Amino acid sequence: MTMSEGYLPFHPSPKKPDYTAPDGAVDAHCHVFGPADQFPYAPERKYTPCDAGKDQLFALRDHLGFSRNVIVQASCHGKNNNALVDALLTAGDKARGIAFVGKEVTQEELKKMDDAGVRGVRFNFVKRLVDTTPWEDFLEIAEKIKPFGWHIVVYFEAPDLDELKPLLAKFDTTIVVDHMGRPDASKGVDSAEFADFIKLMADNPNIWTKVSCPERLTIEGPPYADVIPFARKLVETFPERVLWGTDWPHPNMSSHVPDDGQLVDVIPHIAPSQKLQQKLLIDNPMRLYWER
Ligand code: 0GY
Repeated sequence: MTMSEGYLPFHPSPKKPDYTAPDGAVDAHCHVFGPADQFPYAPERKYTPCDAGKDQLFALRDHLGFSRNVIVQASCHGKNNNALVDALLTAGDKARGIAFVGKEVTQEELKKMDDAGVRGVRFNFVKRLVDTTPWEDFLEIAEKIKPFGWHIVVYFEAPDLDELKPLLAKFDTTIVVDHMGRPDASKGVDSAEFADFIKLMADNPNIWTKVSCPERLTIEGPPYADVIPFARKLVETFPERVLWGTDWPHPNMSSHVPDDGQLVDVIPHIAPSQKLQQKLLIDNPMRLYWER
């Protein structure tokens, strides 16, 4: 399968981070792609990535000084979660997963994924990545996952939040918002748009967020100083409800290829104390993904 035109493969040799993550740190947002000859990409996909399999992911985890991964099913694999499940079975206790399913999913299929380490589903609202799904379908899926105690990960862009609020209000489980709800970094951390996101989290104790993806949100580029205030604000305001992830292998980047070591070096700037780092990298992800 040929990569999409202009697709930038992940960094071939990321630096060793200057920041040392605490023992047991979790990269709570990353993906596995293919390899396509074993796990073909979905026919309905909007992009074809560079293969980025489990062995490469686990080597990166070790290189960065992390202990665990939460692997998130990406849109290019559609509803076929085989690559994800295969990676989870290989990793054993060192990984957990977030699947992408349709309303037709059966309890048997969910059980099999649960046994492999899946702990939630992702609802993707980013229009360039997926076709629209009726809200009724999301509600049906939310009912189906209840017996497993799974949570819901949502991916949307800041301008779409208002429209989605009534749907989010219907999910009576933990909701994790990817990449801080994708704020517009040019508007600044004090913008009305970001204040709205903070209010959403303040009003809804079941909503968590990943303080990830400075590489996608930045206007300035590395070392991502323009995005740090957003993440830091969330970490300091909601220390018990934040997660961090690399987003390796960084699908659909066009501005630059992020160096994962440099992304790890952002952590002490967004979580300036050891206590906050412990919550962000260990306590919060362990509570949400490993304890049940
Ligand atoms: C991310 C971000 C992106 C892609 C996907 O499912 C996906 O394909 O999430 C993106 O293009 O912004 O979290 O991987």
